[in-house]
Amino acid sequence: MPVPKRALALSIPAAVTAFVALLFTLVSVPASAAAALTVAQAISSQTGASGTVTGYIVGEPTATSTVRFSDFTGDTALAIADSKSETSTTKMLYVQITAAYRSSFGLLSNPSLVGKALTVTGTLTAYFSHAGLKSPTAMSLGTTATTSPTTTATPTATSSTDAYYAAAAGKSGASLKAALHTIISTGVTKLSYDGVWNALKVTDQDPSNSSNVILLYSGISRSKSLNGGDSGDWNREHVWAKSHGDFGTSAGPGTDLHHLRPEDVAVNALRDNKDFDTGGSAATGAPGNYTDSDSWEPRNAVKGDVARMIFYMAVRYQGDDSWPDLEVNDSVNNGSNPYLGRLSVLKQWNTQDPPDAFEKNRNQIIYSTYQHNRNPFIDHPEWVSSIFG
Ligand SMILES: [Ca+2]
Ligand SMILES: [Ca+2]
Repeated sequence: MPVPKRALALSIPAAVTAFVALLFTLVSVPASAAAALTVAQAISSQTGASGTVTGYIVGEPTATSTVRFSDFTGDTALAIADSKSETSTTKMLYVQITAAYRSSFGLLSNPSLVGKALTVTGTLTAYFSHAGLKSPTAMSLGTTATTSPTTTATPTATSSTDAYYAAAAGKSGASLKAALHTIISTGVTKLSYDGVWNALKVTDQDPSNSSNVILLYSGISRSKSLNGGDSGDWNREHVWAKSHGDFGTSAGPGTDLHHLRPEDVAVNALRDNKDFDTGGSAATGAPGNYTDSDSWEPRNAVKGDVARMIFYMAVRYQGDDSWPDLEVNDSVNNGSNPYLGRLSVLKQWNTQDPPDAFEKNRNQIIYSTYQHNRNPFIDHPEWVSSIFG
């Protein structure tokens, strides 16, 4: 049946609308429902973050560039690829099989698994000095994970965050700030103040000791179990001091993991609600930190981290919800006003201490596991000067 011209003309915008809606859906899907990574994506996302990958089992890696395709020798490692017939080890991901999974997934015990699809969740990091996935927390045959332990890791810290920031593309200044505000305020899960304890034990875990967290200012590695309010404990430091805007600890800015960090109880009290600036005398209990009556200077290794946390808060909280509009200014002695300084110093710290692996990893964990939003200034530190001059 011929389609009247007018009807055809109308159907095109409808198709475009549907396509845009589909794109929006793809971009805004929460991490918990994100699709698994391909092997190629996993190879280019060796960030140390957790991720879920689907690929075909092709063999057993025994060295950096050696994979056995038959006559398997053990149950401790798998090579997976996007193609069942892949023979190039550069296109494979090496998957560690820890004890719990060996009887089900090891190729010595299960040689017939070759060619089957595997979905695995674990840490995207080198194995056999080769692109890998270690410490699996879920493994299943097929293309869908049967368990979803804590997270899937899409997007990761580099190119795949482009989709997350798509609505900010090409923008600068106030329009960039507005676009980022919408992006990082959409689909957010808010934690309870009590929930922050356990989250910090994950986001701030010592990379060298999984029983400990790293304390922000002091840099000390301390047992996760010493969370509390006594001398020698660590507690929840609000890097944007909660009295600046007086937002308290109900679910909102007072529980936002992007600026909450473990710190020694006494050091936290010493920082108090001071603004950030250089100078003062050495801070007791926190080597490399300085303080005077109205300001705090963190150690060099976290100066940029502190700055990017403050810039995040200024963009995340714009007064369009039940919370104050937090802003950065160039003052100290801001008291209970919803301001935090000093802007000129924080901008300098952002430049001199660029994002490191620890900071990027916690941003990813907060995104994938807890709040489902990101700190844009960790992904794009150059946006600080675009927005804050
Ligand atoms: Ca740093
Ligand atoms: Ca603001």
